[in-house]
Formats: sequence, C-alpha cells, structure tokens
Amino acid sequence: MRKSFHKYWGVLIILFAFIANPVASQTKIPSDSIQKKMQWFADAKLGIFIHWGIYAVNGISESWSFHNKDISYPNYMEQLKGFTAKNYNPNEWAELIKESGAKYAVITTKHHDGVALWPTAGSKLNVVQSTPAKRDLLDPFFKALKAKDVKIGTYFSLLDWSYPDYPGFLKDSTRYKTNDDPQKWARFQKFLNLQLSEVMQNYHPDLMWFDGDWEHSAEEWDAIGIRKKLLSYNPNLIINGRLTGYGDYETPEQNFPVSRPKFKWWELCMTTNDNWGYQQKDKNWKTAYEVISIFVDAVSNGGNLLLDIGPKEDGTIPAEQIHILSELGKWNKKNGEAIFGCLGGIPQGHFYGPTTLSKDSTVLYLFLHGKTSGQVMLKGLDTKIESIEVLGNVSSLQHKIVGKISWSKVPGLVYIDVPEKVLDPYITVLKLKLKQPIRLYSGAGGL
Ligand code: FHN
Repeated sequence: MRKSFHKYWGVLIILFAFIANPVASQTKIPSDSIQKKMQWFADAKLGIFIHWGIYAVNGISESWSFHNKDISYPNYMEQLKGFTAKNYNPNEWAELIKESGAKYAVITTKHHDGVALWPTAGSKLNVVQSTPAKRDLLDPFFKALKAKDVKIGTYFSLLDWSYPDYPGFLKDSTRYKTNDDPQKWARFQKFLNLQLSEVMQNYHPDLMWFDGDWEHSAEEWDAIGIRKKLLSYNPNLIINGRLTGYGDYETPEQNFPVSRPKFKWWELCMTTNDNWGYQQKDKNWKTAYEVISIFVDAVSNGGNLLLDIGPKEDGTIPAEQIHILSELGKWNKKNGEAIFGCLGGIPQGHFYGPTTLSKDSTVLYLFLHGKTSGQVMLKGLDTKIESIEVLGNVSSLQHKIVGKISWSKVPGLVYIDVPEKVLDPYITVLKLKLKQPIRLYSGAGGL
C-alpha cells in the first residue's frame, strides 16, 4: 500500500513540474510543437547576419564604443547625422543573400545603442526621425526577402543603453538598480513590449534573434511573458537562446566547436573579418575557403552557420563580403545536396574530415578539404556501398575494402581512390550511396 502511495505522489510531482513551468519544460525538453516548427531551421543550415547601424558612419564598434568609453556618448550619437542609406538597395541585398544559398537572414532591428531601424512610436531614436535616411529600412528588405522565399529574422537587443528608463548605460555607470526603482523598470518594460509588438505586427518575422539578455535575470526580463507574447502573435516563431534560457536553440558566437555540441539545435554566428559592423580599418577578412570550411564543419556537427556582413552607412556592402557570399553561393549550388536538408555527420574517428548524412541515412557525404586526392580512408563502415560519385562531377569513383577478416565482425577499411581531376577548388564532396541505412562499427578492433 505505502509503495503505490509513494509512486502516486511521485507521478503527481512530475506532472506538476511540467504544468507549473510549461515554457521552461518546453525550452528544456523539445515538445512536439517545437520539434515541428524547428524543422525549417534544422534544414536551413545557412543564414546571413546583418549588423547595420549608425556605427558604420565612423566605422567603430557597434554600441560598445560608447559603452566602453572609447568615444563619448554624444560623439557616438553624432553619427546619426551621417547615416544616409542613400545607396541602400534591399532587392540587391536579398538577391546576394539568396544567391549565397542562405535560407534565412537576420538583421539588427535595434542594437544596444537603441537606434531603431524602423519608425518606432516608442522613441524618437530611430532612423526615420533622427537620421538623413528618413525611412523605414526594414520593411522593403523583409518584402524583398519574402519575394525570394528567404525566411525573416529580426535581431533585437533587450538591453537599450540609450533609453532613459533603462538601468545600464556605460561600463562603469548605471542609471539605477531595478529593485530601487521598480516604477522606472516597469516603464522600460512597457517600452520594450511596445517595440516587440511593433516588430511582430509590422514585419511578421519567422525568427526572433534576441541579444543583450545578460544584464538582467529571466524574472526581471519576464522572459516567460516575452516568450508567451511573441508566440501569441506567431506560434511558429523561432526564438534564439538569448532570452535567458527561454529560447529554442543555442547561439555559440565566433568560437568554433571542436567536439560536437550537445544541443538539439544550434547556430554558430561569425563575422567575415573581426567586426560585426562595417569598420574600414578591419582588413582581416576570412578567405572564401576558410568560410566554406567553417560552414561545412558546423553543418557536419549538426549546426547552422549565421554568417555576418556589415554594410556601410550608405547601404553598400563591402566588396570583400560580396566576394565571400558569391563564392559560398557557387559552392552551394554545386554541393548543396550534401548540406541542405541533411543530418549532421557520423561520429568523429570514422573519417578524417567533415561528413553529413541524408535524412534516411542511406547516403553518406564525405568532405575533402583543399587538394586532397589519392586514396582516402573510411573506418568502421558496416554497410555495403552501392556507388560513389563526386558532386558536381560526372565521375564515379572506385573503392576497395582492405583488411576484412572472414571470421571477424569488424568491417574492413574502405579506401576510395580520388583522382586530382575531380577536385573542387575549395572542398570536394564524395557521395556514398549505401545499400541500406548506415551501420557503423565504432569498437576498438581486437578479437
Ligand atoms: O554585444 C553584441 C555584439 O555587439 C554583437 O551584436 C554580437 C553578435 O552576436 N552579439 C553581442 C555579443 O555577444
């Protein structure tokens, strides 16, 4: 009697935990509805990040330059006068993004400096009322993306170092502590919610990319309330992980994973040089090869890449970034079958390079870096190979099984002969069609 009594209470407690905190359980344990809405994101693999703001006028770091007191706040805000967007061509932006192979784009609607790229009713600090641009810069871009079937992402900074009712300001000075002046914090939250409603109602994003959550707790932000509010506008909205843990996926930044991240969905955001916004002094561009290899590595590890560009104040995109996106697009046109809609690859150790799998695991893609030709080896493949071809090339390749011992269950090594003439200038992709869904031996050999 006592045992079943305890069991009964145990079931109730677990049930209560889920009911009491539906959002936390949702974001911590993907429920069916999250699983379904995340499918396009999981298949998308590549997004383009856009940091565009008044910081491009002087080519200084976005918001941080005044926060860290590299420049005074008034001098930072002087840049409002130079933000013209006079050569801004949203259709050209959308075309470049589409051609790169990206399936979504995320643009800074408002960075930590509080300057909104849309005519917000919450503050005059917006490009329509306070800069020579004098127009909504988001609407035409989102319309152009939609026309090209590219998903819309809105970057939104929760913190707002310019807003008078926001506690934070400079790195070593705050306006007040939220507990000391709850009315002031409530006024800021009203402003924050007004702007979130504007973004959701005016632009209907597919993805909300929060930033700046680190200055306050989930309770102070009312993260659960924000999540519920956004989902009430669009239940299929995807929210990134920077809502103090109440998002749908993780967003490692600039730091490349070596081991496969444990997250169900994740996206590496990365600059093309060393800065998010336009900085004419920063010539430390990643090469097209480096970007493609980082992209492939992220996808092989089960993630997405959100690759950043920083347009100039007039709306033109630096030539170096156009080059990177177009080279990425050419590579994707030839090899996208191994990327888009695929699953992350097989565990490290079976092949000395990135891999991906088709959704039914009957196709294994091997990625060869640079000038890798001659024999490449695959270990522990316990499934028969039907054929091997090179993506974007008519060639089919020969392979041989080496070292298979008749009495042992351990599969032999697969050696594939890759002639130099089939190589891609960046990364060559081998497509291995298997006779059935892949099976791998990952043991230590032995008897
Ligand atoms: O502080 C921001 C930074 O300026 C930039 O926007 C990056 C992009 O992910 N996010 C924050 C730093 O993590």
